[in-house]
Amino acid sequence: MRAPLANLPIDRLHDPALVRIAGKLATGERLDRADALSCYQTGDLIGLGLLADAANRALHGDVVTFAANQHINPTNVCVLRTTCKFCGYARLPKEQGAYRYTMAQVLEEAAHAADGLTKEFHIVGGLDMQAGLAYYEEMFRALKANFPHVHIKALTAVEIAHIARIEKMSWTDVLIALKAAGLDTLPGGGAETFSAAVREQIAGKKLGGADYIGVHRAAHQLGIRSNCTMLYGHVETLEDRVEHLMMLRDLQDETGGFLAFIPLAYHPDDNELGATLGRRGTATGGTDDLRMLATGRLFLDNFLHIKSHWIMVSQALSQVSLHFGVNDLEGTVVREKIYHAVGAHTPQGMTLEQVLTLIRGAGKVPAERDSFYKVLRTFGDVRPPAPALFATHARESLQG
Ligand code: V47
Ligand code: SF4
Repeated sequence: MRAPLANLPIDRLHDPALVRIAGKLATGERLDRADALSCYQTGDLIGLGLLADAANRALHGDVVTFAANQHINPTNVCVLRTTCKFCGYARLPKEQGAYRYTMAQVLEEAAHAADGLTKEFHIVGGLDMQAGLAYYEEMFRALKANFPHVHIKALTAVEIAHIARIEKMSWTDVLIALKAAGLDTLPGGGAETFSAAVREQIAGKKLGGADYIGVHRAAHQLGIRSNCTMLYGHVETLEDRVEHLMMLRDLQDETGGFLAFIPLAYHPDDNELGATLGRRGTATGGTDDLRMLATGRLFLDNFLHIKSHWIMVSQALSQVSLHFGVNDLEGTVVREKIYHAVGAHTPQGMTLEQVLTLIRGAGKVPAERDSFYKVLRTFGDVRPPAPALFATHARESLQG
């Protein structure tokens, strides 16, 4: 739970609902569902940002963290290919473009980590019948043997449940085996929006919200920490978003095992849902993206870290979000595939220099962290904003 916040800028708030929320923040009282809804609905976006920024600064000051990580997607073959309507990445086994890496290919892709900078592999893929427990055990053992210094954040709750189903094992036994092979933490993907009605519409056959929570609970009980996400900006209601946050907050109260919350902005290009909804380009708007991040910061009072996924919301929006409650950026990434299958126009990765420029441009202090959020090195004092540098960088990303 959050400590009471001092010096809140109450006189700068224009929405009485935000004044009510500020009163709770000042006494350390928890926000309830109605408060979360007010955050999503308020017309006073700047006021919301001021509150989220105050909550963030109380925890992290001016420091913004990032990890030097590399995404690896070992297979895009997925049994849910036709039922996850929002996904443009998955393929059926014989479909054009389907792939499954051999161990040699995984190691070849991972070779980028030989630069010594990469400290985390983020490994997720499809629900592939040919990629069972042995496939991932072999992969994690090989990665640890070749890159012992690199943390393995791998397999969403949905993938863990898939492996358990095909191996006829419990979630816990799968997690125990994978941990022994080198798994360190779980990423937060696969949450989508927990509401059963929404899932029915966008991902009918996917692991349900309660089971997503169940897999994360099982992981936390084994000492495996994890991230969590929410896919927003498709068919969900604001009430669905609030319910989703409530389920995450409840599990965090119970286990304390979540490291970070990452809202994921839905992208409508090149997927069935986008075509059905008749949308193209960016489905979410900048204000909605900021509301998602700021509300996450305020409502999830038992989370230390709110991460902005720059690949989906753009580097420019991510930079602004550093004043709306965000203290962490998805890292260097190297070669992102899932969002680039659905029309993301951002680059597939950023260099260390680019990440530093983005953070410094917001007037913040960049700090490289490890996968458990321990700061490894900070990059100097706060520098004055550098809009010119960022503009150059944004141009590059548009070309990318
Ligand atoms: O689960 C799929 C989402 C997720 C689309 O834990 C889409 O540190 C938008 O979970 N539009 C995978 N989103 C990515 C993910 C993630 C990313 C960065 C960091 C972490 C972490 C986790 O991508 C999927 C799904 O929710 N996704 N298709 C789409 N059309
Ligand atoms: Fe498969 Fe995940 Fe895509 Fe769904 S979102 S089709 S589970 S890869």
